[in-house]
Amino acid sequence: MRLTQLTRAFAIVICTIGVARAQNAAPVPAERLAAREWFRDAKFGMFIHWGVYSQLGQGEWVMENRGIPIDTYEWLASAFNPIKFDAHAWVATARAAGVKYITITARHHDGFSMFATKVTRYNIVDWTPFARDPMKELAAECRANGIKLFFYYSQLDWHHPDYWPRGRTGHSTGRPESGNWNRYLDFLDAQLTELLTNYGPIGGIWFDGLWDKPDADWRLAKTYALIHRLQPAALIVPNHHEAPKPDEDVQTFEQDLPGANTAGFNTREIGALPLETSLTMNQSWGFNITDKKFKSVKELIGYLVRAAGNDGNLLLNIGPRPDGTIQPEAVERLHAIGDWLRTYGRSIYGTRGGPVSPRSWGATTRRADTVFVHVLDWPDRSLSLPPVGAHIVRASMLSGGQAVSFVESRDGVTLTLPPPTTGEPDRVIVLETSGRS
Ligand code: JFZ
Repeated sequence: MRLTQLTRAFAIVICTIGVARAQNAAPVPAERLAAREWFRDAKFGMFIHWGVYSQLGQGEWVMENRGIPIDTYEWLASAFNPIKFDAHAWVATARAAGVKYITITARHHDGFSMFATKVTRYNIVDWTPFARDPMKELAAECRANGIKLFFYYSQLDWHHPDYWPRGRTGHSTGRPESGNWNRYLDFLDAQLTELLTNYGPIGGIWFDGLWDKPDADWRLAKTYALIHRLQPAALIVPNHHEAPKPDEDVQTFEQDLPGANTAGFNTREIGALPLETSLTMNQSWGFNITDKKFKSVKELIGYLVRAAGNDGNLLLNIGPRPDGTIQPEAVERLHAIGDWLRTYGRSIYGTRGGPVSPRSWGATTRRADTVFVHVLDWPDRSLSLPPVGAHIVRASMLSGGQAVSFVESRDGVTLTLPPPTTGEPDRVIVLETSGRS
């Protein structure tokens, strides 16, 4: 008896400490909460991997994969001259695709800054004949078109001498075997300050590369506080493949739907933050001149739908060419997705994951009392779902509006679908329900 009471008292003390801890975490201010909701509603973004590496047409890891030493890569950087770069054309393509945000590599692992920076000469304005700041031009175009801009920023650096001690990568670039880690982190903070002050309000920072040195002290709390102080509504999207850490705003999954781990490096743990899936359109992030393994429009729409059904966004990548143009294969697919969204967008934008979790045949999304059933891959006329949590008042095809007959039972609902048309990516059935039962 005494022992039980003691155990109970002990448990209460532990719980109280836990609650106190949780309360001690800085509350998330209203503008950032609103930005997170905006992000959840956005559902579709365009990822852009573009830099000095694009010139070699072998992806953004070419410096590491080919063991290119720093002086040789610096020469490559000095030749970068994307004369056909046109921010207006890029954003027009993004608009045609129906994306709500763009996430672009402001700096990748090669350490080359694709923006004007005062803290290193190794940047596109000071190092190349191009001498323009493409981030500035994009920021202006995005603002004019109501698209939010996020900056991808690599914490890993294969060029900076102070990236020391080295992590898993960047060992063959010929840097001195010494360096000052804290000075490197000061450099990161200085660049982030520039990105958060010189480009107007931005969507946030998409961090990558921490996985190169998972056990190092990255001073994350300080860097995150700096970002949120400079722009209280900017979101922090970390691609560290771990469970979310304090002050992060989005949980992102690389090449995988939320919670899946086919890529082998994502965590399966899903937290309460908004979710995002990043995906290559072919098999490369940065421009790869021989990679023609582009996913079909049907597959890409399938990813968008399944991401939404998993309550997440799709961040779909393109790797523009070194002259600044986007490959026709990518432009064509982006337009096709945009065309589809013009009809079906209301079953995607502003929705949340639906009452039936994703299935092999498709997914469900919902907005208020409306449930959208997305049938991606199902050959039969009749499709049975488990209960959708409310009575169905009416079922109809989103496109065309014809009624769909249905039979409700204790076990769920059986829909009789119109026959699939060849090549149709998704049959969307709108279920109007009487609210949650
Ligand atoms: C990272 C980058 O390395 C890559 O270049 C691209 O930008 C992508 C979006 O993000 O991809 C990774 C990161 C870590 C591993 C693999 C791919 N990893 O730890 O195996």
